[in-house]
Amino acid sequence: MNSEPSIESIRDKVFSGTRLGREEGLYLEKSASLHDLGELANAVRERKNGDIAWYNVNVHLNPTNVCAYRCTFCAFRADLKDPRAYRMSDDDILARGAEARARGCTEMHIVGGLHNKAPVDWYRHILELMHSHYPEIHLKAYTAVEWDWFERITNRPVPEILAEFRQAGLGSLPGGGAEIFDPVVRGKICEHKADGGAWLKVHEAAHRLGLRSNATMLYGHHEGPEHRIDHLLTLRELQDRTGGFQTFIPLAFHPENTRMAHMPKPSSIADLRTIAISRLMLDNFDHIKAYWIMLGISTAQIALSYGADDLDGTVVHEKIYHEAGSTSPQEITVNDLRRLIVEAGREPVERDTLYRRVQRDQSNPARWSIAA
Ligand code: V47
Ligand code: SF4
Repeated sequence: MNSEPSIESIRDKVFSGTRLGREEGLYLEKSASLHDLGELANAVRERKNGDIAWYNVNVHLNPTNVCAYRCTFCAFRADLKDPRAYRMSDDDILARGAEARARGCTEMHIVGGLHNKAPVDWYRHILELMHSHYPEIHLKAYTAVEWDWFERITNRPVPEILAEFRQAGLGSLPGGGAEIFDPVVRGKICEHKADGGAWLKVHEAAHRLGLRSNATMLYGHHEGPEHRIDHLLTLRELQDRTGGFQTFIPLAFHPENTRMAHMPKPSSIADLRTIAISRLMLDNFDHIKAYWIMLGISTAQIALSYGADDLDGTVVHEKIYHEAGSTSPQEITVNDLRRLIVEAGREPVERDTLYRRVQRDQSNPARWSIAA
């Protein structure tokens, strides 16, 4: 007999490792206390990752802010003739690579706008340039929205473009652009870009080619509990089929300088609830990331006890959140990251993009290798 979910029935399921369903997800959203969410999510987090809190040493590259789309939540984009518009030159891009190497970065996170005048070859060229000069740096590049754009402007299928870019140095895909899959909500915030089906199609194609990827969810705007739970269940279903997702990153909407600037930013309570519910619903994801740039350092630290096991990295040169009012610092040192993690009662472990442990040369920390 099917009975209404309760926190006791959900607790029994979580502790016996039984998957939660949609009704249980909705119960967690609408009726569970923050305390109960934290207790349950922390149990899952410790089952999967023990006391480890992962971080990486990375740098961001946003090659252009010119974008053909006009997502209402975006403070980063610019029109072609906007005085803020930029498109990085090869020299600018190589300088970012040199900086990344000098800092001992293992990863470069590359995402940007869909430039109305730039051919797909330019996006591939960026990878070629970086990979040929700095082959040790993993290139986590282009959101599904960008891959879908490449398909639209070339009329070539995404799998073919992905395979070609992999030859050029592509290492994996970031999780951006997922926003909320529900078509009505999506229509209000990003009407014209890749819809939920197209986003999922790109990630499935990447996984089938052996490329790993991440997934995100943008919350705190027009969506409600049903939309968030359905978004998580859709990701869980794809992960059941491919196993290609590495980490899930809930992204809190930052309203400043956007066309939705009248809306409030989600509270820390909403952030922690979303992280915990994500951890509980996504039983087939190994990692949940508390992206400190988006959450702020204090909430990210607390999130390590609410289901999150990863803080992302040193970051450097982040633009998307800083344009939208993030007051987090532009970068954080490795020592500070490690100190924050230890203070939160966790064990800091440096990873590369694929969650392999990284070993640093004690006499020269910019030199690194993958631990055996
Ligand atoms: O796709 C844009 C979001 C994403 C705003 O894969 C905004 O490891 C809130 O996906 N307020 C890009 N969110 C960032 C992203 C990401 C970040 C860190 C790690 C990884 C990863 C991926 O940021 C966009 C969009 O969903 N976004 N503007 C804003 N005003
Ligand atoms: Fe363009 Fe991405 Fe901003 Fe949307 S979120 S306007 S696709 S840069």
